[in-house]
Order: sequence, then C-alpha cells, then structure tokens
Amino acid sequence: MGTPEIDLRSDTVTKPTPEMRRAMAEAVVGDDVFGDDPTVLALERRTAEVLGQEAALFVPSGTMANQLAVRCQTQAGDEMLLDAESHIYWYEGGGPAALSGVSCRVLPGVRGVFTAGDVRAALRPADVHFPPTRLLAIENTHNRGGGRVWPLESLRDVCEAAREAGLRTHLDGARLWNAAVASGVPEAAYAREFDSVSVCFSKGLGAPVGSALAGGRELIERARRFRKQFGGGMRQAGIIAAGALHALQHHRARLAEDHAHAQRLARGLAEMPGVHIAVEAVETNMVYFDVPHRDAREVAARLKEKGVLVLATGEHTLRAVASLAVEADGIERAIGQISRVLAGPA
Ligand code: TLP
Repeated sequence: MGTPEIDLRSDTVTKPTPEMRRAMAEAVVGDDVFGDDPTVLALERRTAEVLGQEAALFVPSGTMANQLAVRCQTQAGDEMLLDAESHIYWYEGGGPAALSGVSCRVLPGVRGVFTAGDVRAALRPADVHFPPTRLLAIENTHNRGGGRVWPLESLRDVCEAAREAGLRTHLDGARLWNAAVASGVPEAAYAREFDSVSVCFSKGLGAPVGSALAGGRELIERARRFRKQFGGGMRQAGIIAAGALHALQHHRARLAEDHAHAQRLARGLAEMPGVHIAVEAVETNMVYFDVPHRDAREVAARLKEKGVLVLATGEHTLRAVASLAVEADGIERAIGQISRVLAGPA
C-alpha cells in the first residue's frame, strides 16, 4: 500500500470513526416515515435543543434542508434575497426556481457578509411589476467567502432589517458548528435570529450522511410534508442518525483542531512564491488561495499525482479544507507537496 492520500477537497470526505461506527451498528431503529424511529427522534430533539429551536427534522442533505426552508416559506412567483456567492445560489442546481418557483436576487456581500443597508436597498415597493420579496438567507460560515464567520452584530442588523420588511429569514448553517467554535458565540445565539436554520452533520462533524432543518413546530411539520414529496422520507434512518448524534456529542469541540490546521496550511502557503493568500481571512477550516500564474486545474491534477487532493474552484483559485480526515502530519506533507508542485514547471 502506498502513502494514504491527503484529502483536502472538502470536510464532506470524512469517514466515520470506529466509535461512530459502533454507535451506528448498535442504533435502535424504527420507521421514520411512521415517526417511530427512536434514534431519529433523539437526534431531532437534541439538534433542536442545541439550536434553541422548537423542533428539527432529519434530512438526507444540506441541499434538501435549504430547499425545504425555501419551499416552506415562499410561494411560486416570490423572490428571495441572498448573497451572490452563497451555496444556495451557486451549488444547489437552481433549486429555488426548480422546486419552489422562486427567483433569487443576489446581494453584494464582502466574502459572504452583506449589510442591513444592502437588504434595504434591494427592497422594492408593492407594485404589480415586482415579484414579492419573501425570504432572506444568510450563510454562516460562508463557504465561498473563505469559511468566514458572520459577526453576530451584523447578522442581527440584517435580520432586523428583514423582519421590519416582513421577510422570513433562513440560516444556511451547514458549518454553523465551525462558526460557534471560532467565535465562541453559541449556535443558538446565531439561530435565534432566524425562522429556519439548516445544519449538516456530514461536514466537519464527520457523520457519513445527514443534515437537519430546525425552526418553529409549525414550520417543521410543513417541512415534513415537503420532505416526503421531495423523496426524502427515510425508513430505518436511525442507523445514520446515530452517526449524526455521535458527531453532535463528540466532534464539535474538536473543530478547533481543524481551524488550527487551516491556519498552519495558510501560513505555509503564504511563504510560497507564486501564491496569493490572505492568511487573516482564514477564520475556520477553509483555505482558499490563488495561483495567479498557474492553471488551478492543472495544479490540482499534479497534486493528485502526489497524493494531495484539493479542489480547483476557479481558473486560478484552489480550495483546501481541514477536517477530521487530515491530521497535523498530513498538513505538513501537503505543504511540502504544494510547494514542490508550484516550484515545478507550469
Ligand atoms: N458544500 C460542498 C459543495 O457543494 C460545494 C462543499 O464541499 O463545501 N450549504 C453549504 C454552505 C455548503 O457548503 C454545502 C455543501 C451545502 C449547504 C450542501 O450540503 P450537501 O452537500 O449535504 O447537500
């Protein structure tokens, strides 16, 4: 066997730990569509508790959690406001239009963070020409914003502006756990500002599958109907919910290690000629960096040959994500290989 690959493509690549696998193997299960899978119910209760929300619904993916939030809080013909670099806008296959008949109006965030002024500027008077603006979404941490944490004050201001305008609010909290660990602000303090919150167990927390949508009881009951309609009703889902429950209990605090690894990687990259990186912009587990004189895809391909997996997210931009899948020595080896590849011929 050769040296194992160092997988920095995403925090979605993590594999369940032996303890997590044990919890999954021993999970008590039922039929979750009938509402009697005790492990799913326990996960939903615990998730709601951590987020300070009335209820939560276990779903297969972060995309489904976000799309359920849109479906539940809008009608066909409505418009939603969200950052121009947000996951819902970039990476969910046009879900708002396809699944809810909703158009997206994008706001000019700075690394994913926009202002109450941006929200107010996007509002339009009631007029038959305009789609009714119904929902505002925020992403925390912000993926394409480089894993940026929304400052709590800015988030409150934006949500207040949305509420004043009668908008519903959704938080894409796929990596809310990272935001909480990085800022010291509990997840519930962010979540309380929103009508709905999505979170993922299968990213930094390391569970193999699963996300949740949390919010008020009525909203979550509505989401349960749409989850079935979208094909997301799962049966003996306790097996995977047990992994998520284990992750929630045991893997949140350790995200600080991933953040330290991302810092180390960013500092290593900053020393390499031909790399542009804002080290101070690395707040959590994401490291985006530019190679202005190189083709990012070609660099990613060379790195793959050397056992280091990263994602090309733009012509000259690469993304490396620290997670449970990579230990400190893997980060050191990655730094060595990246430096070698960038020193080599283009
Ligand atoms: N993000 C994935 C890719 O889709 C880009 C990744 O590797 O980062 N919200 C945010 C902020 C996300 O980053 C993601 C996944 C999702 C939602 C969707 O989650 P899944 O993949 O479970 O549908």
